[in-house]
This record gives sequence, structure tokens and C-alpha cells, in this order.
Amino acid sequence: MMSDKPTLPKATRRTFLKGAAATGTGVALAGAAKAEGDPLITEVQSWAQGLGDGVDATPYGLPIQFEGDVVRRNVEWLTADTISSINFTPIHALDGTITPQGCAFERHHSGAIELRKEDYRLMINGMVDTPLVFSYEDIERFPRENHVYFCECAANTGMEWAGAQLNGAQFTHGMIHNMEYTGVPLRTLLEEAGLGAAGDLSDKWVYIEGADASSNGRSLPMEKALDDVLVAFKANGEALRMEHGYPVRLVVPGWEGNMWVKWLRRIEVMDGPVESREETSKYTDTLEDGTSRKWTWEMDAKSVVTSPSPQSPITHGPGPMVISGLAWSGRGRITRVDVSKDGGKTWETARLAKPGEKMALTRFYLDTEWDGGEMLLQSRAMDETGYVQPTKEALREVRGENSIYHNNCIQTWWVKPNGEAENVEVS
Ligand SMILES: Nc1nc2c(c(=O)[nH]1)N[C@H]1C(S)=C(S)[C@@H](COP(=O)(O)O)O[C@H]1N2
Ligand SMILES: [Mo]
Repeated sequence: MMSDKPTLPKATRRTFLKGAAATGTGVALAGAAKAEGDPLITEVQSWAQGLGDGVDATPYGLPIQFEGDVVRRNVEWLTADTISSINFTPIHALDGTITPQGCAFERHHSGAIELRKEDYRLMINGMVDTPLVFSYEDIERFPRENHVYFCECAANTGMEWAGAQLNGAQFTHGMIHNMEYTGVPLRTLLEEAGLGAAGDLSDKWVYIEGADASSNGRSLPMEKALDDVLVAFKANGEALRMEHGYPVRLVVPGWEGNMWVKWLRRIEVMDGPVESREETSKYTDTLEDGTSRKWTWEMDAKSVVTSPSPQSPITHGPGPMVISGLAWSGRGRITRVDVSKDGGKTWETARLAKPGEKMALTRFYLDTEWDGGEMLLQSRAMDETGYVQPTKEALREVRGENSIYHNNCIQTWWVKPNGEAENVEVS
């Protein structure tokens, strides 16, 4: 991140200017502070006059104290207590795409449980040739895979249906995280138990339960179970955190977070869905006419500008600036993201930091100039199926305002001349 304080060393500065000319953003104005009269340049600082911490000061490191406000946060009035509740990833302060586990949102129905690997058991039963029980160690002996996927709670952005409500990308869009999972394909374990007894697999289901009191039971069509679902035990290289399902959770790429059963305990092969609480009274969408949609598993393409945003105002004045955000789709790759500064009247195509990956977060940037005026900032994602993220108005026309889940509308931030931003609705 460019600060407006230090003067860049000559060589760096020249390369930098060349780069700036190439992208045509005229970044030459940024970083124009003077060395003269700046004690941070002219005087030897305290940190250069003594020794720093030894290597074992923090055997498992935490972020430096100055980043101490980049934490998960909950919204107290949303739920009666913190046991059956949710908190939000500080997406306004992160960059790149990988969410560190320590600040990845949590959603529990009966609290996060402490389950030792030694006490861990996974049962596969029902219409299988041989019902099996795996220990943690057993699972680690099957061939494993690594994949990066986003997990989005279906309730993400759910508070915004009726109007702009929560003031910050963390709260409007922070029920999402994106990690690199290590795990065994669910297919492998089902095949180990043998699916001959299930006969024709095209109309079969699996019912998935967690070991916590809520169990969070969900039915999953066999087709998905045999496709890309993972029985995961590592995230971002290390063991799952307790709050994310240690020691083993289900990873259901592109599908609503509720199906990502944590503390995975039992998988039953069945000839139909269970229609449990979590897939009937919850995680269904009531439409205008009072009927409800069910089995809305896939997360539609969505995006949000993470900076600037209400918790991440512009602090540097007019001139070069980076607008940044995240885009994702439960149906595959993000192919393009457009950014509007005028509430959707005109659009510019953003730069994707990397080509979109299937069912994973994609980082976008718009390297641009700020004239110091107001902006109505929006982003609009497109995925490989040709789907375009809808406006709030368009979504309401189809879905009405009774919904909680699956709100993937275009978000607007009103950026003011003083650099502050506010959650507003323009369509
Ligand atoms: N066993 C169990 N699994 C669960 C839940 C739960 O309460 N218990 N919550 C679900 C919901 S609603 C979501 S959105 C995701 C959240 O995963 P996270 O807490 O790792 O962010 O886990 C799902 N899996
Ligand atoms: Mo959820």
C-alpha cells in the first residue's frame, strides 16, 4: 500500500513511474511527501536504536496490535444471544482472496463445540453395502485433494431486502469466507461403504449431520455428493479451527453455507430428502404470493466493493486511487466485474487480480482517479454461465420483500467529498 509519507528510492520511483505511465493512471502525484523536515526520514527512530522481539515471543502469532480492529464482529440486535448466532468477516480490511481462519465469520446453531480427534467418529450408514465408522486417522489415510472455495451463508445481505440497513461491507456482505481446504472427496468415502445397495443413484440422497446439539442436518442430492463435495480437515494449511468444525467439516462448493456441516458426524444414504428444519422452516425463501422456494442450494453470482466502503473511507484526497472488491459465483468462475461511480448509469470494467476460479472468491481492482466529488459506487459481477448480478429492484420484482436468504443484489456505497462512505439504495 502506498503511503503519502516516504519518498521512494530513485530506482524504485523510476520503475514505478514507468508502470504508472503504462497503466495511464498518472500515479506520479501520490507519494510526493518531502524528506526534508520529516523526522521519520531525518531522525533515527526508537525501533532502530534497540533490539526487537526474539523468535519465540509468540509461538503462534497474532496480527500486530495496530491491526487489532480487523476482527470478526457481530450485530447484537440480530440474535437473542451469541450461541445461535453469527458474526461477520472484516472483508473491508482484507485484500487478496484467502480469509485467515482467525477472522473468518462463524455461524453456530448451538455454539461451537470442542471435539478431540481421538473422540471423533464419522458414520456412513443407510443404503450402503457396508455401514462404516471412520476415526480421524482413518480419514487421513484416503487420497486427499486441495481446493479453494468460498462459503457464504444464505443469509448474507439478508438484512438489506427492504432498504439499506447495515453500515459496512463487513455487515452487509461479511457472512463469507474463502479458504484452501484439504480433504477427502465424499465420493471416496461413499464408495468405500459401497453404493450397490442404493441401486439407481439418480434419485438418491445423503443426509448429513453434525456432532453438535443442533446437528444442523441437511439433505444433499447424491449427484452433488458424488461430484465435488469434500470431507475436509485442514483449512489454509492448518487444522480447522474449533469454530469452523474441528476436526472435520463438509465442504459443499458453491452451495449455501448451511450445507457445510461442521463437526461432521453421520452420513446416511437415503431414497429421498429428510426435509429437516434447516431445509423447510429455515433456508427457504417466501415469495410475494406467500409460497416458498426450497432447494435453493447454489449461491448466485454476487460482488461488493470492499474499499472504499463505510468502514474503509478514502483518506488520501483527490488523485490516484484503487477501488477494490470481491466477486464470486456458486455456479462457476467469475468472468468479469464492472464498477460504476454514478449509481449504475455508466460502468467501467474492473481488472481481475487473477482469472476467476470455480466457486472461489475473485479479487477485482479499478485503478482510477478520484476527482474529489461524490460517487455512488457499485460493482456488478458476471459468471461463466452468462449470469449478470441483478439490481435490488430487479431482484425484488421476482422475489418480493419477504425473503431473508439469497440476496445477491448490486450494493451501493455513497462516497462523499470528505471520503466517507454510507450504505444507500439507488434502485
Ligand atoms: N454442525 C453444524 N454445522 C453447521 C452449522 C451449525 O450450527 N452446526 N451452521 C451452518 C451454517 S448456517 C453456516 S452459514 C456455516 C458457517 O460455517 P462457519 O461457521 O465455518 O463460517 O456452517 C454450517 N454448518
Ligand atoms: Mo448459514
